[in-house]
Formats: sequence, C-alpha cells, structure tokens
Amino acid sequence: MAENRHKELGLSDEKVLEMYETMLLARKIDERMWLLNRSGKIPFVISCQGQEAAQIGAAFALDKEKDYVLPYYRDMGVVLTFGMTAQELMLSGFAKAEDPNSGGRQMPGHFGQKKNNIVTGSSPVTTQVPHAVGIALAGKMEKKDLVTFVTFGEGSSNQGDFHEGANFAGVHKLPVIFMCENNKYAISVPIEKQLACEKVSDRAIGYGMPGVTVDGNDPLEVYKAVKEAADRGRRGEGPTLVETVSYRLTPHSSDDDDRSYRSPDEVAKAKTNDPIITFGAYLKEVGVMNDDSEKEINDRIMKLVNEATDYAENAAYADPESALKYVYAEEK
Ligand SMILES: Cc1ncc(C[n+]2csc(CCOP(=O)(O)OP(=O)(O)O)c2C)c(N)n1
Ligand SMILES: [Mg+2]
Repeated sequence: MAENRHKELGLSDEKVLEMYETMLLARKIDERMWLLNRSGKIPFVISCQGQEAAQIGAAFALDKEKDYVLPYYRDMGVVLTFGMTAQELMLSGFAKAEDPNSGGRQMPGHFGQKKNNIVTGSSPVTTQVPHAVGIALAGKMEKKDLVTFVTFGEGSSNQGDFHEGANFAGVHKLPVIFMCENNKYAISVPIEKQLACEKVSDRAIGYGMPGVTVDGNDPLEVYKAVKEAADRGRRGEGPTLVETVSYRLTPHSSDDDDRSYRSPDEVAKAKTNDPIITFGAYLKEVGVMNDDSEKEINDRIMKLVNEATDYAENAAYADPESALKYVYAEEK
C-alpha cells in the first residue's frame, strides 16, 4: 500500500473523503454550468476546473467558525467548503431572486454570503486583497482569533492592490493568508509574459513575509501550507504568501476561445495531471476509496447537481422593481 500522507497531516480518512467529494461536487457543478450555457440557459460561466485541489485543500485548513474568506471568481471549491450549497450556486448561475450572492444582480463568480463568512468581491480584479487586510486589522484591534484568507490569480498579483495590501499586512503583522492560484494564464497572456521574477512567491520577501510555492494539483500539499500559514497568523507572527501552481483546464470564461492562444496539445497534457483523477487515485492507493464507493459518491453528487439545476431553473426571477433597491436610501 502507498504511503499514507494524510495521516501525517492529522487528517482522518473521513476528512480526505470529504475533501474529494467537495472537489468532485465543484467539478460537476462547473461542468453542468457549461452545458447550460451552451444550450442558452445561463448567460456566463467562469470555471474552477483544474483549481479544485488548491481551493479545497486550502479551505479545509481554515476555521469556518472564525475565519473570513475573500474568494475570487474561480473559487467554487472555497465557497462550497465554507457552506454555500450546489443549489445556491445554481441560483446564481441562472440569476434568480433567491441567489444568496446578489439576488441575481451580479454575474456568477461574485461570491458573497454573510452567514458563511464569505466576503463579497467586486469585478475589478484584486480589490478583495486590501479588504482582507482591513478585516485582519479589525480582528487584531478587537483581539479576535481570526485569520483572513484571500485568493487571486497570478495575473492579478501584478495589480497595485496586491502590493499595497501585502505591504500593509507585512508592516503590521496581520493574520492574512494571501493565496495566489497560479493557473499559468491571465486570459490570453501566458505566465512568462506576466512576471519578471521566477515565482509569484518570490514577491513575499519584499513585504517581510514567508512565501511558498506548492503543487496546486495536490490538495494535501496545499492543506499543509495553508495550515502552517493559519497557525502563524493566529500566533501573531503575521501574513504568509502561498502560491499554488496548477493549470486552467477550460477557456478563461464561456466568452473566450482559448484555441487562439494555446495549443490543444498543451491542454490535453495538463489534463493528465487533473487533480480529481490524481487525488482519486491516491485515495484508492491508500485504501480509503474503492470502485464501489467511488461510484456511490459519483451518483450522489450527480443527483445533487440535477436537483440543484431543476430547482434553480424553475425558481423565480427578481421582481424588476427590486433593481431600484440598495441604490438610494428608502423613504421610511
Ligand atoms: C482591474 C481589472 N483589469 C482587468 C480586468 C479584466 N480581467 C478579468 S479576469 C482577468 C485575468 C486575470 O488573470 P489571473 O489573475 O491570472 O486570474 P485567472 O483568471 O487566470 O484565474 C482580466 C484581465 C478586470 N476584471 N479588472
Ligand atoms: Mg491566471
């Protein structure tokens, strides 16, 4: 039997199965959304595919009761782990009134849900970074035992918001985990045209914090790095920059044609390292999952995705008048 890496990290068999199930759920919701988009039922998809291991490995290392997550648009794995449901995600895809993120007002991928400590984000990339730093500062001032976890792409690590936020967090030793999900592209721009340094994590030294680069296709490696970063933050030692390296398996969004800037061979090669397949294989090697339980998990998830799709498709749109809400103060 293969080496049991999750036990060494203090993760039970049940926990790693739960991680796998969450990864698979994110993938299956995402795949369904593409079908719905291509059949003209939902307007837009921006995918998590290829980044599930990084997102779920990281989110499992946080404390859902205390910590705040400030996800970016690909982070379906993070928000599912923090308590958003398949049904809620589908309601957002269909832009229905019951969508908890925005009541159907925003594009999908703009996650926000107060009860689950998921802080809403904006469309300009990286604006969530200074927000995460501000929440960490408030937590420190109020002596709360919280860390904030913020994600962004490697292209977004060139934005001023990242540098300003990282510097402030470093100077004030704030409990922030900066996680860069490096998927090798910023729309059509490949990684070698984005960075002058070798790794995104090399940037950490400039802001007085540790920087690590880990395999973003391995949820256990990401879990370990984020757990260490969270422990460091809680001890008052300040922020950490974690870079997870994976590959964007889909086009940038449902409005992009990636054949114009990368070869199908390159994508096919990346698919041989698909984290859903490699983590599933690991669970089988260590005897946590077998063909029967894999089928049972798969069937259960497909049922959930089907039910979520049906519910959201049949749900009501927002009342047009409600578009005027939250813009101007209402008369008492
Ligand atoms: C400030 C700003 N500039 C440009 C855009 C348009 N835009 C949306 S996503 C994106 C690419 C971001 O790439 P990266 O940060 O690597 O994230 P990825 O999509 O690869 O996960 C761009 C340029 C934007 N939303 N905000
Ligand atoms: Mg990218």
